[in-house]
Amino acid sequence: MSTKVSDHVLERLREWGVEHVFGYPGDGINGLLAAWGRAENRPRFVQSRHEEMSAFEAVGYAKFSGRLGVCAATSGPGAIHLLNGLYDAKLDHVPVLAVVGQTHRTAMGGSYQQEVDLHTLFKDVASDFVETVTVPEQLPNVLDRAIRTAYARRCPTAVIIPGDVQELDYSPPTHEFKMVPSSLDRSAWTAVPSEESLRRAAEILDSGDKVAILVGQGAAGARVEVERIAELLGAGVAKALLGKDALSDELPYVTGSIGLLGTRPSYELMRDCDTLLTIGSSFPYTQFMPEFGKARGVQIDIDPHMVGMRYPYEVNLVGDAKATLQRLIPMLQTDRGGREWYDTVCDNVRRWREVMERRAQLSVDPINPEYVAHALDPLLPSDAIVSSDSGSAANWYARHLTMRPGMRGSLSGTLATMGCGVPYAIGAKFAHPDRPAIALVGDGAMQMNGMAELITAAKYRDLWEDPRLVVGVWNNHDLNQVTWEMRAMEGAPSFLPSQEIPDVQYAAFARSLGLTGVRVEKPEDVEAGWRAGLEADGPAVIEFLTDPAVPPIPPHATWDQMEATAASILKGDADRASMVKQGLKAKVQEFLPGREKK
Ligand SMILES: Cc1ncc(C[n+]2csc(CCOP(=O)(O)OP(=O)(O)O)c2C)c(N)n1
Ligand SMILES: [Mg+2]
Repeated sequence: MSTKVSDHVLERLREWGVEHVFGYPGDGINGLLAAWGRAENRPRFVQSRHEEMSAFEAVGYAKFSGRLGVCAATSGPGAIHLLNGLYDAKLDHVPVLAVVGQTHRTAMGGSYQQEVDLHTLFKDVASDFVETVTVPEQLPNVLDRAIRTAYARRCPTAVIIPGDVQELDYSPPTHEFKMVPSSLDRSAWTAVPSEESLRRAAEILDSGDKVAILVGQGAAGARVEVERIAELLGAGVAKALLGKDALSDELPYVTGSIGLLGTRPSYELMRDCDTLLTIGSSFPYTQFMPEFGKARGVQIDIDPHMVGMRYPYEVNLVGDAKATLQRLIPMLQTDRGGREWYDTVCDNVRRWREVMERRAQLSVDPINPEYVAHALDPLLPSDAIVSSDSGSAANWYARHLTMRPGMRGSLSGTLATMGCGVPYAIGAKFAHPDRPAIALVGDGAMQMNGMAELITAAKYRDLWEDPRLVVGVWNNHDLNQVTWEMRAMEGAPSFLPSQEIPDVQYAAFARSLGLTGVRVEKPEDVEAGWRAGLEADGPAVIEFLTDPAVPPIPPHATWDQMEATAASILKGDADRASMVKQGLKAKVQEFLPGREKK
């Protein structure tokens, strides 16, 4: 039997070690689907409900496995549906390959059925590499380059294969003019900064009395070194959201998340430091960084295109975080004096934890959304993989969950798209079938696509050794994060026609799919609800009826800002006046005296 182009594509993916392709069928990839049949479904075709979910699943898989995520879709509508997931990969710097179909070459340019200009469509999202295969001899190079580029630049890439090309007999490139051969080897390499730049960085760090470290996802492989340099410098460490699992929250000097969704000690760390060391983060919110001119800055980043912005750093070290820190640490003085700064940071962290405890315990009607996350925290298994959707749950993920060594967590950090929570968790289950996955999702995101994707979880549940995939739903009948943003930033009252959403029975829907489903209506049942999910023998949906009146207050909100927000609510939110009360109640917790202050 001859090898067709489509057979060759799957064979090459296998040679690259690809084990899963997250996809959705259509006649633009019929040739590939037939090849999948001939190849006995290797790599495994994982069928979603929507191509955007396939792309999110590929992103989740890549984030949690450290390997390439691959998604596949048909021409036209299928390719268009992939876009948002591919943008999520682009903005969070994740290697993802999209393989898509196109109409037959004979129809191209003929305004044919489902013919979309895919190069233009993918021009921005896959700007690092997008190519159409028009003759077999372009392979394997086009596929190899797409994969190599995705890995090297940590980005999405796209390979377009017209339907008729998929059916051609495969013939490899020959030893001739205008042929491009290709090889598979991907040897490891490490980027390190120059000795001279390391010395300049060491001088700055040594001269600082109050050092703040900001870590992002780029620091994930350098846990030991980050701890070492933080201890050496007596520094506090704040984490960008994508770096939440880069360092344990149990360390006394880790101030937790930074930014609007972050913590007060992170805000204070940046406000009061005199030196900033950023490792593997492109955190964009300048107002949460030290004031310009107030702190001297050093940055470490693997990508030379991404350094030097976000803060006027004096030294931009380009290199792998681990290898760079391994070279930098021996250059630092070891006999630093006073620990005052370190003690202040640790005190702030301790005080914040008490605040969070008190905020979680505030009684509201019916359930406090902060408490839902707070109650999950101690129950999380040590090998848990947590995904959060975009919405108010991301605040509670950022502030209430204690990342412990070995745990993983992620969200759509930069695109901040709704709808990634459930598919990320599914991607995680394929990356690590032996680990439990937990998705934190709002009711809006469930209605947008999370519910449909539960069908995918139900379909594949038997493949996972550890059966647990727990979807926690914050059912507040509201698109709450935006409702609060309108209040806080626009001073506008909630516009109910856009913000209020219908009540839906998420747990009952899960049960209709044969999954575990629990609806929690009272605070005293929250813990038991989570336990039911974590003890279930398959995917579970635990739905909590939460109060939309509890505000995801930014950590640095002052009393003045709180008053402005309260005034906006009183202007037009008369039917929800309890929000003022809850907002002030939550805020006041920060100003209560700590139980014990060192
Ligand atoms: C695709 C997409 N559409 C819209 C938004 C804007 N947005 C951000 S959070 C949010 C509300 C989410 O509501 P829900 O999922 O119910 O969570 P809640 O904030 O209510 O807890 C919206 C509309 C977005 N980030 N992504
Ligand atoms: Mg909601």
